[in-house]
Amino acid sequence: MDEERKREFQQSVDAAFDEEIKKIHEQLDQDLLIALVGEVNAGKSSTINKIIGKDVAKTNPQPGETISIDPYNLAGLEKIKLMDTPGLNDPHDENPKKTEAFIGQADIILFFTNAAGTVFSDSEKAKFQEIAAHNENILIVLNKIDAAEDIENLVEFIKQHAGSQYDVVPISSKTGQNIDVLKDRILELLEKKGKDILFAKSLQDKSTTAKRWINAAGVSAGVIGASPIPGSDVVPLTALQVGLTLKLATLYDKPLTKKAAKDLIIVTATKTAGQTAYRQIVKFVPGAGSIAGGLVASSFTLALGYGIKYAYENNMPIDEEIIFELYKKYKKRKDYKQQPEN
Ligand SMILES: Nc1nc2c(ncn2[C@@H]2O[C@H](COP(=O)(O)OP(=O)(O)OP(=O)(O)O)[C@@H](O)[C@H]2O)c(=O)[nH]1
Ligand SMILES: [Mg+2]
Repeated sequence: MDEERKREFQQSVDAAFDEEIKKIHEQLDQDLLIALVGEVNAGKSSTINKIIGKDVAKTNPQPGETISIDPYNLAGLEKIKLMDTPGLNDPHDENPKKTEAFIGQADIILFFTNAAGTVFSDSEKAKFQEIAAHNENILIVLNKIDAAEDIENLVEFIKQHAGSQYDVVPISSKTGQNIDVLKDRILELLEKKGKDILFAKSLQDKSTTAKRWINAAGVSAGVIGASPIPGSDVVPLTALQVGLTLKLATLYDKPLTKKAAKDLIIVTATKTAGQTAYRQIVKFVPGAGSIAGGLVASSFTLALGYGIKYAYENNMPIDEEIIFELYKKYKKRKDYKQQPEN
């Protein structure tokens, strides 16, 4: 890289760092409300206990145990509020009203139906539609699958009646089956709203989230790199890479200074550029194949992400050699849309 391009590159990393760290802090400062609603006895309180991993919410075989809207937190993450609510068909008329008034504020609604009872009954369907009219961010939870048969058909049945745009997650809050799948679905929904970092930090399995972020960044980088406009790639690419680097540091609770982030991206990019004439191939040779540009940008982004992930998971310093080796490996893929092998 010549001096002028190096300077341009450093400036874009600087600007991206400030911008991306601001976005992350904004996300971390917001409350996250997850409301669990559904008919009495469907297992809402039990599911809270399973998600948190501790018996914090009271459960009871008798319907109508929960009578107020109670927030529960994940350990150390006070901004995440799992809101337990009274059953929607609670005979004490006041209770469902409280829940309905609350629906609009939730980031995500987990709508419960009981696999061991009348699944998605007419009254449940009516409640569901009422809720969906106020808040579309719903995951349908089919609970008590340990006590029911033919779960696949039940899921199909719910989808037919609720609408295929809603995900149905079959779980058992008694045995814990699929609780991890439920957490994953919650995360996917939050990702679409740009509010996923906080919840991702609460999960024991950070690797799955990290992989998803890295692979998505790899594809986005490929799209930027493949764009045929000369010089159009530097700023958005560095923003993407800085954003990914900071998100991973936040996920794994590793402090990352501006200088460290900058050095990491500049050193590894320069090394990669030395080998492949990164910038030249990507944009500065007229007629350079856009497939090649996409592949270079995507491979570098993936290598950076997986190199960081490896270091964080193994409590090691981030190793530029590893990033470079990964880069060479990913570059052998046929095109940037292909998922990398690890
Ligand atoms: N077999 C089985 N039983 C469950 C499951 N989840 C909850 N239960 C039982 O169902 C009963 C009701 O569970 P809760 O968690 O209190 O249900 P809820 O939806 O909070 O009920 P309300 O607060 O009354 O609206 C309890 O006896 C639980 O032990 C499950 O996955 N399988
Ligand atoms: Mg309850």
